[in-house]
Amino acid sequence: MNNNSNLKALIFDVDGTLADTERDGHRVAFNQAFADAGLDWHWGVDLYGDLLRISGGKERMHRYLAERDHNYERDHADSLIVNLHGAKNQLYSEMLQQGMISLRPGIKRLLTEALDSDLRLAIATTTSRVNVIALLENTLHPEAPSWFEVIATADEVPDKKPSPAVYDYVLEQMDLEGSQTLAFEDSENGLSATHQAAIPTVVTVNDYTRNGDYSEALLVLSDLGEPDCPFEILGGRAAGSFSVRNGYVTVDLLSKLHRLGQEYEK
Ligand code: XBP
Ligand code: MG
Repeated sequence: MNNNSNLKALIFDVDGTLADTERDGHRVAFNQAFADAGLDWHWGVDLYGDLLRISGGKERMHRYLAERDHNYERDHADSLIVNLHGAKNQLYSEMLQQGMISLRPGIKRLLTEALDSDLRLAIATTTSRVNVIALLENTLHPEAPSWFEVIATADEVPDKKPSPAVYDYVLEQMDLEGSQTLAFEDSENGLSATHQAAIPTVVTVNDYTRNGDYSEALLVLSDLGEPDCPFEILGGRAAGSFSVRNGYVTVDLLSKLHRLGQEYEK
């Protein structure tokens, strides 16, 4: 299925890419954790969109507190923020167990097809490991974490996107070059990370990220699409020469896209 292409692996971002976890997931859990701790902090939908420029939930809280409290001192705030973050992640896991968050279109179909082909799978995210495992187990399959050869999170790689560190780590673990893989991202921070790691990238946008600059992406899509609900092509370097105008992302389509990307590098 993957003949004539040196595409060896697919590497997935998590939040915003596998599932729309932010507005109705992490944000809601953060607010519940704040309320449970007796704090009057509240992150509305728009404010959270601004805060998402900061990768990492703990870093996001530090930034919020620094802007709100003139007496803020990082070291003093640290233990409060670590506790809030733990409580938020627990609440987020409970939301996943209750089935409140589902996968984006095409994700389950593509992962299943990739597993049946000779493609290797990995995850590269700035979120915490516990959140990734809870998402995979509750939305895909109890055994789904084992589908991924590498699951690289903030626990293994604390240097967060837009740093390429988490992607460099995945490539090193898999003994692959960036050019042998394709990444899936949803944000400018994510694309900046893959670009620095020299990994050709498909961006699938969501409501928080749709207005970003994705000119370095190979392809920018509304989502991965399903047979009865095709994707929309929004941009990317391959958009003009890509013959499928609307459809759904398959391993075959990715192999063709990957070959196109390699032509650009010649
Ligand atoms: C998204 C993030 C994370 C999540 C919350 O990561 O920046 O901070 O918003 O998770 P990605 P934590 O898109 O790379 O998956 O609270 O665990 O940081
Ligand atoms: Mg993301």
